[in-house]
Amino acid sequence: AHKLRPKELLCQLRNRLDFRMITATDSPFDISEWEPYVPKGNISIKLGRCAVVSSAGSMKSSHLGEDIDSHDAVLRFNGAPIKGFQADVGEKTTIRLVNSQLITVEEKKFLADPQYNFGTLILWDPAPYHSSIKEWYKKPDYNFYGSFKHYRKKYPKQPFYILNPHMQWQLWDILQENSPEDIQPNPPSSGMLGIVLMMNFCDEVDVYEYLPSKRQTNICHYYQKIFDQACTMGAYHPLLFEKNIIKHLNIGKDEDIYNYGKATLPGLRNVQC
Ligand code: NCC
Repeated sequence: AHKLRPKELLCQLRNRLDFRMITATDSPFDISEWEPYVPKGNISIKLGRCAVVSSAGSMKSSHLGEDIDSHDAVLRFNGAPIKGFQADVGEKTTIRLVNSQLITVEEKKFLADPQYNFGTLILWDPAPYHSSIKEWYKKPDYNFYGSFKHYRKKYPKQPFYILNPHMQWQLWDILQENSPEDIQPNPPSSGMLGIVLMMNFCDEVDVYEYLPSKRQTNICHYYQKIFDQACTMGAYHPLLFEKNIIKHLNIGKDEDIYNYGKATLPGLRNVQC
C-alpha cells in the first residue's frame, strides 16, 4: 500500500469521517424511552489550541502538567485520573472520551467518582464493520444503555454524547489503506478516535505520549502498576498502525516527540482540500 502525503491524508480524514454524535432523531434512539437521555442536537464546539493526553505509563514523571493546562482545551480517556497526578498530566478536562466497557463494567465507579463530572463526556462502543446504527443498537459490544441512562439521570446538566458508530470504521478504512500490512480487524483505540475528534474541533492539537518519548515503558498506565507491552503497541486495537499515521502527520519537531512525547497535528477545519 502506498502512503498518502500528509496533506492528502488530512483531506481523507476531513472528507470521509462522520464526526456527528447520535441525536434524538437517529433511529432507534428516536423513541420515547430514549427521549430524556439522548442529546437533541449534535455537539457544537470550536476550540483553539488543544491537548490530547494519552494514558500511557510514560506520562508518569513527565512534568508535562503545566504545558498541558496551557491549552484552551484538554481531552482525556476512560478512567485516567487527575488527582495526585496534576504535575504530570495537568488538571484541565474539557472532554473525556470513554469506551462502553468502562461505563458498564465499572458502572458503580463511573456513577460515583467525581472525576467524570467535568467537561463534556463522549461515549463510544465497538460496532460491527460498517453496520447501521440500527444493527449496532441490537448488538453493542457492551450493553451500555442502562449505565448511560443512570448517569444521565444523575447528572442531567452535564453534556454527554454518544459517538455515531460509522466513524470508527471510516477511520479504520483510512488506516488500512495507508498501512503496508493487514491491520487488526478491530476498531481504532480511544486514543486515535480522540485525536481525530480533537482535530475536528480544534485549530491545532498537541498529543502527549501517544508517540512514546524517551520515557517509554512497559508500564501500561501512568496511574496503575500493570506491565503490558501491548498497551503501547496494541493487541486488540491497531495501535501501532495508528501511531505510524500520527507520526506521518506530525508537524512538530522530532525532538519534541523524543523529549516530551509530544506530536502536533493541524486542525482539519483549516486544511485546504
Ligand atoms: O488503556 P486505555 O485504552 O484506557 O488508554 C487510553 C488510550 O491511551 C493510549 N495509550 C494507553 C496506554 C499506553 N501505554 N499507550 C497508549 O498509547 C491508547 O491510544 C489508548 O486508546 C481504549 O482504547 O479505550 C483502551 O481502554 C482500555 C479499558 O477498556 C479502559 O481503560 C477502561 O477500563 C482497554 N483495556 C482493556 O480492555 C484491559 C485498552 O485495551 C484500550
